[in-house]
Amino acid sequence: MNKRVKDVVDGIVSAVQRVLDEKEITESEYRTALHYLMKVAEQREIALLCDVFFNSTVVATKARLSSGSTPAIEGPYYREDAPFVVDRLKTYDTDAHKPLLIKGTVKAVDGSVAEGVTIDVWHSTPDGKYSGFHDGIPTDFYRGKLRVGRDGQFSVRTTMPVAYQIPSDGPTGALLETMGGHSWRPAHVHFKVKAPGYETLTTQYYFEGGDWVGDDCCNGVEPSLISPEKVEEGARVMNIDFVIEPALERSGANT
Ligand code: MBD
Ligand code: FE
Repeated sequence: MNKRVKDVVDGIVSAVQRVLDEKEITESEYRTALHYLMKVAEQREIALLCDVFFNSTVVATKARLSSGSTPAIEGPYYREDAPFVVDRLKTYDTDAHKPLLIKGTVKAVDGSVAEGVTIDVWHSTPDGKYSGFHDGIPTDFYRGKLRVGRDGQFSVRTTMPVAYQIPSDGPTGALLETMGGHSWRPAHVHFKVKAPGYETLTTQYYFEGGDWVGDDCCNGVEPSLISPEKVEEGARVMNIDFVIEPALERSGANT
């Protein structure tokens, strides 16, 4: 018997039961929903569907409890096995791809520099795909792990991602469209900042002036995550000062 599981599942079940009752859901609507969910599973979109609707809520809870940088949704395209990189992510070398320089610092909330900090960086190709998930892109492209120096600084070059349309031909995109919405996310770069003894910071940053920054289908944009428009030597610059907090004491929540 796991009390946490019982508590959470009881809560989900009664929330769903309340909606079924309030909306007077018919048996045929119920069957339609089941068929839909089976399609979501068959097309491997369970994580995508849940991220679209629920990840931002979990992140908001985390933000409320955190004293570090603003967290953001992880999304479905993180890969633990990304390679360490020194100063550049592997990308396709095409002139049409605009250069991006990401640099900044990582500090602890007390202003000190943590030891052993790594930053996972990942973003889409210039045509809106993620390596390791979409076909045809080597898995070590457009993603990598950075080691942060003893001075707390980091910097990495890559290319600009573009506004990203979550797969619109699958069941998740179809549902968003049926609801009169859209399936676009603003161009973004994902980060996961890790250090021994600190809470892992998962976040993403957006570009000031970019399409969909004000209307993200995943509801993942916070004002503090929008990187101001800035260009240095022909490259768009994303300047970020991450703040990480010491590992939180856990209640029994994870047992
Ligand atoms: C993404 O690239 C993403 O970051 C999220 C949160 C959801 C779908 C696709
Ligand atoms: Fe993403």
